Amino acid sequence: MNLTEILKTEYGKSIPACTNAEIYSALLKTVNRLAQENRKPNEKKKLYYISAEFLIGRLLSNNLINLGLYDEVKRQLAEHGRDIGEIEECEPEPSLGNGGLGRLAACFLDSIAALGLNGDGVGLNYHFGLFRQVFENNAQTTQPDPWITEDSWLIRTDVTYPVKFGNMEVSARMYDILVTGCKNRTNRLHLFDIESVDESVVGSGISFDKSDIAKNLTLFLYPDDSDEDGRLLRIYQQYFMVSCAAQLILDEAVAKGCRLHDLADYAVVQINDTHPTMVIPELIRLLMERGLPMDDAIAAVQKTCAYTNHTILAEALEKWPLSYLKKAVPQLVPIIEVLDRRIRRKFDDKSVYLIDSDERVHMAHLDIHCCFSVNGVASLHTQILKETELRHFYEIYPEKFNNKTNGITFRRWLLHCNPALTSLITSLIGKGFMEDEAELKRLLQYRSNADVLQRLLAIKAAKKSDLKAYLQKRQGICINENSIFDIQIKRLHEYKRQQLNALYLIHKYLEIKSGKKPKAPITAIFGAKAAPAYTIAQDIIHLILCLQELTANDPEVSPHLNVVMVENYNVTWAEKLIPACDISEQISLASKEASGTGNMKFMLNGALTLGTEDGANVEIHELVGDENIYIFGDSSDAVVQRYAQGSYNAAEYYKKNPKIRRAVDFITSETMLKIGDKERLERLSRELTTKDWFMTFPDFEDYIKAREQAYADYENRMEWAEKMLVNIASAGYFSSDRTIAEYQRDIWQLETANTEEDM
Ligand code: 26V
Repeated sequence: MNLTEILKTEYGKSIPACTNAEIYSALLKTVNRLAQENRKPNEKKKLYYISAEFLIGRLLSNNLINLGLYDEVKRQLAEHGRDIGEIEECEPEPSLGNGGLGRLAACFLDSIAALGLNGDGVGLNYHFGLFRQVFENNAQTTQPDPWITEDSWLIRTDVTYPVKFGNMEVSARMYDILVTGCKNRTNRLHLFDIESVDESVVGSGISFDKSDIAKNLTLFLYPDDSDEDGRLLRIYQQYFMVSCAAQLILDEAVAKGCRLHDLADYAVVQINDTHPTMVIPELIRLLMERGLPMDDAIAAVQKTCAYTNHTILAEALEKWPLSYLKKAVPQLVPIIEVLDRRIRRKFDDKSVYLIDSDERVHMAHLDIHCCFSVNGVASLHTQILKETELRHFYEIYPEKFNNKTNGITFRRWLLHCNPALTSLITSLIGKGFMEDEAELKRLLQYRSNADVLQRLLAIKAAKKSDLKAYLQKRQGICINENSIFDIQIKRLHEYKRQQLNALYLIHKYLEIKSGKKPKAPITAIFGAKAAPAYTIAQDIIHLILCLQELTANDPEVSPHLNVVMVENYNVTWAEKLIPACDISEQISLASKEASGTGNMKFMLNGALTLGTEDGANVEIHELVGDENIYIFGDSSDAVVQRYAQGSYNAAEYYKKNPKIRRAVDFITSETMLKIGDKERLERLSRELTTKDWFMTFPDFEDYIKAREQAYADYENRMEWAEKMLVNIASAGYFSSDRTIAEYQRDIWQLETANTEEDM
């Protein structure tokens, strides 16, 4: 690719004469043109990965890497004194997801294309994404986060569908984002939009009239569902998404000669959590409309759909009131009722019915009965599904249940975000690990090689200093690059326990104030968005921002401890934070975090995990061994038991344990009330001392101990570097290429060049 030629044709200008935005725009067009050339003939069977979220991140560099053009473009730019990093900064990041679930979908699309599989994503074209987080007065405020500029990756298609709701009909249009597979085929992410969407209905912040569906349907992701209008809008969004998906699936199958009974030979649908569940009754409805008898339609759909469960948290499992469905999507209700009646006839167990005694439809139950596969996302999570949360379903359908431990694409989370580490690895073990990640294990032969360990430390130091510069530029915050970078970045939720981390920081602050200084200075970094209606989560953000102000302005403390919260944490931030991290905080209450995927990204970039035996931490622990991870806290069994017995009493811990009391009391101390908001701080303190539903107190002492141990070990730089190396070398298992190969083998069974050879 000759950038000079491209820019000359496009603008009649040389590289130095072009603005960053012009270069970005020309590269985007070129990438899309080249990617189109890698479109493959549509094989008979196709995967449709339906998801309400795709947290794709910026695409330019990733696409250049996948097309094998990145180094060349970087070199040509550098020859003319231009930095590819600055071109990247022109790209707005779409916030089309909340966190791990949406990012997983994006990693999966990358791996599906890289493995040459015929599979497209289907989702919604939210104009303003989730929201942009802005801090004001030590609190989160929310703004729309527009991303669809003239130079966006969206391609408008000619595909349109009508979608009928109870009281109206809208017209849908499909937009595509090309998904480049590394040295392989190009697939597509189909994002559906309504033609009548109206951005002008957004008022101040992210407020808008939630009832005007024809104008607002695709404005935001998961708008505030704390009221009835918000919940109804979510149903409208979900049905709109799956009705478009179902029409697309049937059209494409029929175009390839499918007889409707044989749908499963032409399509496999992966339902990403319960949000796309209505695709099941919608497909049944459309098949019946096209002439199949109901029994045949149900049988065809059952062979086509597979479901992934991403959480056991009761409040996150969707249950829609039948009355809402009657209003928004009355055409689905008779189908859901027939399915429910059949289940009641077959199984004498209320806990597996679709419709409960409060007339609510349990979406996960619909998935489990009507899909041929049900998978969890890490081995502990799948075990908990089988033994506890979905026990009754497992007894009925043991053959449906399977585990697919999550993964991450190394193209973005190593090659793109950490080129220096990538070159070190390549110089030691060659490029083979890029095709077969298990080869990373070969790094272990260097675990006592002082030169390699020094180089590893130097790469980490350089990334820490890059992060320092970025933070200075974005937020005007100056951090000490010679401190320990201790990072917790993830959606804000009580079960993830950012509050436990904050309590530790208070404990540390108080120790420093009493003269006990840590050996190495500590920078504790947070990044997290909180749902606007989630009050306690907002209070926790407030606490962290107050601690940031407190530590920054206390000359006795700031040389030893600083708390920093990055604003509007997103994929781009993660790409800067993860390579710079020393200690990765994965401190959810055991049993609650289905998997986690940030934990895998940190490990791959040489951070050590400080975590509970939860989600994929369990598998990380098994892979690296006790010496190379810091595990603390109650086991998932103990937690499950404590909940079952209802025996946890936070007030007792608070009363008995002076360390807990000191830290919690500080939240509402004079010092804090001078900085923060009384109502917020008091509410949070009360929540902890009276409820502490996610059991921070029982784990507090053990957490302090483990964290201190990690800080002590950090002092021995060579031993620490060896631990880093073991983590990197053991991360191969967490490649999403491995995860997708397992989905393909056990669930999707799409034709590939190899399967044809086998036949
Ligand atoms: C959603 C909600 C929504 C309403 C109130 C509270 C709440 C709590 C949790 C959730 C999570 C929904 C599903 C989800 O995002 N699961 C995440 O999926 C990731 C990919 O599999 C996995 O790594 C994370 O552990 C899991 O939390």
